[in-house]
Amino acid sequence: MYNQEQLRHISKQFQIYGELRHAELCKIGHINETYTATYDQGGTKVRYVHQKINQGVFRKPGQVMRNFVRVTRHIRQKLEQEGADQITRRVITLVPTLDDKSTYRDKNGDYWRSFVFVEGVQTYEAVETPRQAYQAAHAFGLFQQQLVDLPSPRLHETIPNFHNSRLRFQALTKAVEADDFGRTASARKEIEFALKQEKIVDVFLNAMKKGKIPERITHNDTKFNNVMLDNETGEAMCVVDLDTVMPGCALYDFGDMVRTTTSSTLEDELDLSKVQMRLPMFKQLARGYIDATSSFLTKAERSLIAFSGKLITYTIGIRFLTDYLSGDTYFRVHRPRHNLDRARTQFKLVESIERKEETMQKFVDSL
Ligand code: GN1
Ligand code: MG
Repeated sequence: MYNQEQLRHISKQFQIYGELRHAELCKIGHINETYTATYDQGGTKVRYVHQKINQGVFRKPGQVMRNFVRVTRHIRQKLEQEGADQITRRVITLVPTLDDKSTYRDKNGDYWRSFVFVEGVQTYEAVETPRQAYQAAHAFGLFQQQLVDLPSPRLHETIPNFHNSRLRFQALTKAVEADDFGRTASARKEIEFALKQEKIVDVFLNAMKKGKIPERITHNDTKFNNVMLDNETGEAMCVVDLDTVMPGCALYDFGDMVRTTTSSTLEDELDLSKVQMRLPMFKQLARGYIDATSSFLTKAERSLIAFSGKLITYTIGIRFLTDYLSGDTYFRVHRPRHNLDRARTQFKLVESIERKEETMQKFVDSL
């Protein structure tokens, strides 16, 4: 963890005018290390974000940043052409280093970047109202729509095979066989559940291979807490966490919204009786997403909308389970068995989605 002195040094590497007053570690997110920093700029308090890229996860920070710059520039141009207001609240603004680079590399070899802090918005760990679900889905749908015409070349795959459920499944079976940490006994039920679902893992991969569903530019981490909602109006202003924006399948994004907004609980809820797919939330999600994407979403994609929630929830579930069995090296954990708890919660949600899948799809078909 970085101390104030080191952070002060890092803060001086960017084109920020003013003096750093204080910085706080932001505890949300399992991967990168993020600080909110307050500066005094001509007597006014101004906030920025400083973030250290996790190089264990993002092996090629240069590619992550090249994607980032292209994507945010494209969206900004669109907003400008439309005459949108408050553009720095609608798309993340990167603050360059003193020598005009997108990141600063410190003496430990860590890569740091800075953003303008978006004021007057809030992120939530759990969705509170159906309107919030609509707003979030609309925002992620809009994000895909804004990038439909991103000029070539193809974006870098910042984490190759990120949502490849078949490879995630293989990683799980490998971790079970290896049992390097002697943890399989404590996760017997979860492993059994995960293995039983094998039949679903290839559905998107096959559909994409056969050309039934197209490759698109997708966000790939559409957790509810990655969308910023305006404090006053509740409108979704901006989506954040753009490191996994890359070529993918539109349904991955919808699926992860189902995972993170349809249950009233957090992803590590211990009381499984509370973990449920709530239909009113799903309906608003589907509405918001389809409203924003109707100009390009194909029939084939729409036909898999309900299923996508199950598949992505399952896939993230097996990733948590694999990480638990492998000694918790990927996702940041805050207690023993944290990843196992997370996996269990995902699997409970998978079961709940499965029970309502038909009703969910019928609703989508009616839109
Ligand atoms: C990670 O760090 P965070 O919370 O934005 C992960 C996602 C998972 C998510 C589960 C790069 O995202 O894929 O869905 O945790 N990000 C990466 O909460 O692996
Ligand atoms: Mg993320």
